[in-house]
Amino acid sequence: MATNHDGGEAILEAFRSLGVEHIMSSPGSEWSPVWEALARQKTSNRPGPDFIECWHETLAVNMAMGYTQYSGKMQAVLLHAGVGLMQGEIGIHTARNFEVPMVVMSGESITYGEDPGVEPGAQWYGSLGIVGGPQRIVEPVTKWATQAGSVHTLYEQTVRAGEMAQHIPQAPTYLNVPLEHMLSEWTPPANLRNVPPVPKLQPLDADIQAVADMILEAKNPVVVTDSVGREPDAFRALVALCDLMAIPVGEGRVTAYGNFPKDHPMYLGMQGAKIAKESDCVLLVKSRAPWYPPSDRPANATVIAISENPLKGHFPYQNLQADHYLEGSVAATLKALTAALKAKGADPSKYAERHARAKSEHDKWNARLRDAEQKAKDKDGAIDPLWLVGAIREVMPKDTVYLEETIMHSGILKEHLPWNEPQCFYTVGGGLGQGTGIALGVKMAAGKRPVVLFIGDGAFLYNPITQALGASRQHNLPILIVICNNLKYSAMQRNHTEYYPKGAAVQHDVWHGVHIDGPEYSELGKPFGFHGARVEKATELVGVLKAGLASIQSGTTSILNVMLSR
Ligand SMILES: Cc1ncc(C[n+]2csc(CCOP(=O)(O)OP(=O)(O)O)c2C)c(N)n1
Ligand SMILES: [Mg+2]
Repeated sequence: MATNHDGGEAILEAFRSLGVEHIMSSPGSEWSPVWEALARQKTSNRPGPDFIECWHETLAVNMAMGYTQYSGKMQAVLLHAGVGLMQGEIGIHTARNFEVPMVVMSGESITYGEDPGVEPGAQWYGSLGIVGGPQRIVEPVTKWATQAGSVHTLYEQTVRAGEMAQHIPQAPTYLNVPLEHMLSEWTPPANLRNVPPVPKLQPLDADIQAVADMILEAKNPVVVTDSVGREPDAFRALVALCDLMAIPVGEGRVTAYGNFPKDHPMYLGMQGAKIAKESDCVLLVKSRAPWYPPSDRPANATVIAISENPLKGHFPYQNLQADHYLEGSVAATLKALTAALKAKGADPSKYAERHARAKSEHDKWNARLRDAEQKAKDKDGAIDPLWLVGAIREVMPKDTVYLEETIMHSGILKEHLPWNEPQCFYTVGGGLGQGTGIALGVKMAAGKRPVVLFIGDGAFLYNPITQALGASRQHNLPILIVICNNLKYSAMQRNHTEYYPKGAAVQHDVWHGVHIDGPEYSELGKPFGFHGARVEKATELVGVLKAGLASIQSGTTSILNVMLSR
């Protein structure tokens, strides 16, 4: 099947084979061949990915990440040369930390105008080249990074990059595509294939049986998790296991997703490390850093790590102190454990006492939360963050998706925000400046569901705001941005105080790297026609949140500048 198509078509064909829905991109001169292929795709009415234009590379990577975190479906990211790649790198690093697959590409020239048959553009010779190729820049934060060998390998190398990104451990992969390859004629292979889904692997039955016995023998088994909720199937499988055996669930400071129904009697909030200390059998279900300091393991417990990828090679240090591993699909493992336990005679009626104990803890936890929110409501002066979550509880619909890029408020948000289903909560981490993009990517995948991003005033200023608001408008992605404004980088002040409790800064109230003299954030959406409001009084908060909700429900992003007391 000879055609006149070139390497640009090879890349687009590979994306079609991979089932990529969106190409998230910030433009660069190397991408004309792909744009040509996209134009042909459109004019010939062929199905295939669309092109999501972003005004900033961090945003493009972040949107791909958010979309994949919500939907589970990998996307592609096209950046420019080494320079665009460097701007996108913080997002790639974050995707690596969160084990989110994506295929990232950028280009270079390998002939620099010396080949009389190719005119790549003088910029490649003049300023864009990177010694050793742009892949060197992202090697430490990707699973695999290389240069495409030729136009003849380009289709398969793109497919392979996409497959590798999705197989365990999931991570971004990177392909440097020389412009010369993309401009060369490409003959598609005879057998274009649809890439098969990643097969789910699961532990051997003997290992499942052994762990089931340990759980049966334990007096006080507990679950500690931070990421099981990434997969709705695993979320529900964990609920089924905990229902069967009356196993309480706690989370910790690195909680990345909504992992368990907050209204479930076995849910004990952010008390993962605490309940582990009192347990004789700890199931670490997708838990990458359950206790701190890392060696501070529960003294009397058997520790069982359940994960697709328990030993996270992308972290320089980790110390799970696991006594046993169940490695493979977490949803499949949890279902297999539940089935094995049932077969061994487990029945909720046998654990009624344990259930009652955990339920009583859960009720106390829940009452504590509500009580704190209501007390905060009545405080005079600026708004207490506890009342912010109380008001959110009153206003936001049940299907709201929450994200947070905050520091000092992160614990309160994770503990208090209401959700009972999977795909309701996402933490942004790995370096400030990515919350808006990830929220837009989540919104793109979540359809009509309201999406709310809580973001610190400091964190907000690290984001490409103009670009994110532009993407929100251009791609019709209304989100509610709630700025948790304490007028400072409060975390910096806390750290400084911990390092120098009696230092000059504390004694004389002289701070560096703390105060933020920011603009009126609620007005930043004006050029885009967006809604905005500043709120200072607790009594006005509910009304302002309702206005923000009405705005996103009518299709317009809203920025609420919430002045907090701390
Ligand atoms: C890219 C990046 N630069 C700098 C930091 C260091 N940093 C961590 S927390 C923080 C303060 C964030 O301020 P804000 O969002 O207002 O949260 P607050 O500390 O007030 O809770 C800073 C600057 C970082 N994490 N990432
Ligand atoms: Mg702040």
